[in-house]
Amino acid sequence: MLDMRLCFTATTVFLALYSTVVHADHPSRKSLADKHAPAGIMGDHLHDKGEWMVEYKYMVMSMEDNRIGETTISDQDAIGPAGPPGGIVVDGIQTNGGATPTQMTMEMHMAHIMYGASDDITLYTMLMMPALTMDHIRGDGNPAGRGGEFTTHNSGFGDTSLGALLRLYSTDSQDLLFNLGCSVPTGDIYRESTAPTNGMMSQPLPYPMRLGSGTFNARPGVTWKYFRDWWSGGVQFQTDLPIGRNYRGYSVSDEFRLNSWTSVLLTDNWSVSLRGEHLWRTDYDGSDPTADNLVISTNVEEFRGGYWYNLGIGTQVMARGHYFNFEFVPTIAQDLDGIQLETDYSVIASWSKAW
Ligand SMILES: [Cu+2]
Repeated sequence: MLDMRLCFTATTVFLALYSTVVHADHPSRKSLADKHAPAGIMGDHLHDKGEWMVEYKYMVMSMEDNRIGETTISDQDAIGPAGPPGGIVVDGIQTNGGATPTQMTMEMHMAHIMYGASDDITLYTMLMMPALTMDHIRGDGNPAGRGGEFTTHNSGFGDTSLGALLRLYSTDSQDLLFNLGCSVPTGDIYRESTAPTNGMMSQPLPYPMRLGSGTFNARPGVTWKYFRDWWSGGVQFQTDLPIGRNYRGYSVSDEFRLNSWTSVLLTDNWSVSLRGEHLWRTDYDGSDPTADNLVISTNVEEFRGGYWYNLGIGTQVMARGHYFNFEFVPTIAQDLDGIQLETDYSVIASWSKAW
């Protein structure tokens, strides 16, 4: 499995190198259906001076079942055997005494605006509206008793990303861009819920149910795209790096994404794409003093990191100036720190228009 992933990345990087040697110059080649990268990629293209683009993008990620490292475990194993103190010990940390998560749906509505400040610099901003839903089963340490199910929900504004895409190098058939990006902590990171204890007490929502990071994040990235007669491809390295700690005393994961993709034109206005994504996240730094490890695994800073490999199967359609981008993204490998919910798949769809 690892060999297959490395092979896919190596192949797409090789195609990129090859295309720089034998490239087909075609003046309008960058304006066909594969002009944007697959839907899961951002910051991959520039706009001409004075050109605007608006985009609405929707993403839904489905997570079900707990996993320790690379091994899926049952919900009953995740809340541990009956009797005090409740919960299980993972990596030396006692957790899930109050409840275990069993599944999560993460939806994200995104409003994206791009503007060509010059032919070499495109400015952008993106407003995020997450909607998070997590299902649980109560554990032995819960005052409401073992075994009951409950759901928590949170939605609102997330963090806002903004930045500039800078052209480092271009020919008629390729672009090398630097993303000078950041995010601003507009998303709420502290809300409480009485659902876990069936109304007996109010507790803060754990880390993955919070809307923002609470920190300013640096988000530098580099993208290289290349175009051939009937296909194109790209490689992108994109980061998300929290700066310092937020007012609750912690910082979210450093995130690193290495993507490579190939798009094939079926017609000038319709393309299909295949993308491979390596995603690494570190554990959280610091600690929110109200995030009690014993209560639930989603409170544990050491249980936030890991490695994921996602495959993106997509299509892009241009029709009368409207651009539609769709991707189905199954997670085909993951190695999680501690115990966490495993990711099954994401679906990403967007509409955009430039003028
Ligand atoms: Cu754009």
